[in-house]
Amino acid sequence: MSDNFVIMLDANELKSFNDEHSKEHQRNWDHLGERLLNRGHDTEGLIEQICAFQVAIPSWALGTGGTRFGRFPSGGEPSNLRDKIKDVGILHALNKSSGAISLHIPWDIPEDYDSIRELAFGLDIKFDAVNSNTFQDQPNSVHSYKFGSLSHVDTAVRKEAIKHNKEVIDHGVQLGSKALTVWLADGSSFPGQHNFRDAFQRTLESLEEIYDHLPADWKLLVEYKPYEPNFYSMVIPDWGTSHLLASKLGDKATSLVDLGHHLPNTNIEQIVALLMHLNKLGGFHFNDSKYGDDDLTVGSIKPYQLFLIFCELVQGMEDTDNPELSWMIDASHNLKDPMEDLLQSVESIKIAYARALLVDYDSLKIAQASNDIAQSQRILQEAFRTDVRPLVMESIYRKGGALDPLTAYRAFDIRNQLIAARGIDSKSTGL
Ligand code: RM4
Ligand code: MN
Ligand code: MN
Repeated sequence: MSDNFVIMLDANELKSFNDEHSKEHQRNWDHLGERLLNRGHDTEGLIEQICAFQVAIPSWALGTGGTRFGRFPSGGEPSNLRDKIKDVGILHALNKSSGAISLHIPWDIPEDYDSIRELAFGLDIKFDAVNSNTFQDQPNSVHSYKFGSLSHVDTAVRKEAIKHNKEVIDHGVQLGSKALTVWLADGSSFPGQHNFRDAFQRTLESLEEIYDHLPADWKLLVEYKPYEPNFYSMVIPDWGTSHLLASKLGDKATSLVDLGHHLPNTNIEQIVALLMHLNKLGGFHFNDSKYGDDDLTVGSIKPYQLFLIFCELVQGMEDTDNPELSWMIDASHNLKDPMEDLLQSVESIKIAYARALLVDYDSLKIAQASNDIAQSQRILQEAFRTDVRPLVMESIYRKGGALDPLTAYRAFDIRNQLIAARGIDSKSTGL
């Protein structure tokens, strides 16, 4: 596939596509813009904030995912890191909000740092958190992670897992990444299999070694998950355990919230609020779910919850000293074209963010102070029920993206171009 592909998309096709759609957009934006101004909003300020918002695309989500029952690839998948970066380049050219990629190692080992960096930076793409993988055995590995990694009873296995995490940091340093995300599959599937206290202690000590390897300006993001692949206990099952580890490790360690890593009906927005209050929220994995870690398109199942989470994020960013967050998608696309799915996810995230920016938090505080529940609800829902799509679209347009990225993706027939360039059987590395 030629490197010109993205440039072609940028210059000519995009302009004529936008010309075709600009009249209708202008009408919608005029209408909403006026409403927002009448309600006292600084529309230019809102556009600026939305324009600045970037969500990292996970390198493992550009191919078709699957379940243990099957996988149905859509063709033209990026089979190496360069092609994955080019795919993110296409997304970013369309929506102007996907200017970062999060690598999973060893699924994506950067072999030639200079040329990888050059390709990414040329497409305006940065490297967000790098992810280690100690949940799968690699072809040449001497030790097995079958019974755990950082918590393993055998020192040699733990050493191997620690070494891997340090190597991931080293790769990230070469690319300009500033964070390591650790997600552990460690746990037990049967009562009695684990000594909980010992497993926790071993995990903490392993993480301490990894933490010591972090450069001064790096973060360690500790991700939690209640179950899967282990079904009786996970070594880091919840935000409390993640926070405990992060607190013991030190300032550079924070918690990472993956939306799908909660038991049904957990109040995630409250977790977000408290972690930010403690200045210990480091990153986010966006996805949506009905029952478990379903990894579905962001905003496809529970858009109100997503909005409420963003309300806490917006307030937290304003009122606390919480460090800058790493925003990442972590989804698996089993049925849809992965690129379309990612465009929809990023759009949902921006819609939730834009709505959260519209909330009148001062009035909300007043209503809360007088226990005016009905008014509190009305304030939140006033923002949630505003159709902010023209605002999001205007921010994309101003940055030179497409007026409706998904429609543009289809109009340019990108999937078929990718299939023509890479072949129908081209497979992506990942799960
Ligand atoms: C896990 C978790 C991690 C992701 C792996 C592939 O469930 O969400 O963040 O790296 O899946
Ligand atoms: Mn995750
Ligand atoms: Mn997950």
